[in-house]
Amino acid sequence: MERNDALQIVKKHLTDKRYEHTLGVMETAVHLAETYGADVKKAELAAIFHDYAKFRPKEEMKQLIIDEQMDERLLQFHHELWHAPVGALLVQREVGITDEEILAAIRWHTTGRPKMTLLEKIVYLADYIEPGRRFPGVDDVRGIAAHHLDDAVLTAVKNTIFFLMSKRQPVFPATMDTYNDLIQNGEDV
Ligand code: DGI
Ligand code: FE
Ligand code: FE
Repeated sequence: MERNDALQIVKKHLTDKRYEHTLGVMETAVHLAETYGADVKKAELAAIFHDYAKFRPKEEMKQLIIDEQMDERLLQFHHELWHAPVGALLVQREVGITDEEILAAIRWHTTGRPKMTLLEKIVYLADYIEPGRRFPGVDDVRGIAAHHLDDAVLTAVKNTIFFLMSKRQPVFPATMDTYNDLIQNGEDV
């Protein structure tokens, strides 16, 4: 699928602000894919569709999580987490993308997971550092991302966990698992 066709499809599902964010994630993901030798077209498509389900009604997402036997623990956590796995399903179903690498990058873009693929790391990180993002620590991660992909992902996950803890928010197991995996199996940071 060509970039412009994909953008035209996703635009209908997003607010203007979220569409701008998506363009930022797309550009950042393409750049990271070039830097780290990932498939640029796959990174581009995964980025374009990563927030496809962001504005689905909560009830619809909840039903899909149950019907499609996704991780039911999701329902005990913030609904912000649901659009990633639901998005992977709907992008396959409604847009017709079948590439499992692209779908996995969409599925894991919010929490990460242990043993992320290169493409998953790129989309996760691009979502965190795209030019429209402004939160404490993001510039550090941008700097690290230029040279050390795993370190950048680890720092982004760590910041996310700190952020959630500072707001007394629960941390989803996959987020902690991602942190542990990178700390235990990654290079020294
Ligand atoms: O969809 P975006 O806003 O572009 O970004 P995202 O898909 O990374 O979603 C970010 C939201 O998800 C943000 O409000 C923080 C939240 N989040 C990420 N990891 C966890 C989490 N929320 C909980 N409760 N637990 C997590 O582990
Ligand atoms: Fe998202
Ligand atoms: Fe996003």
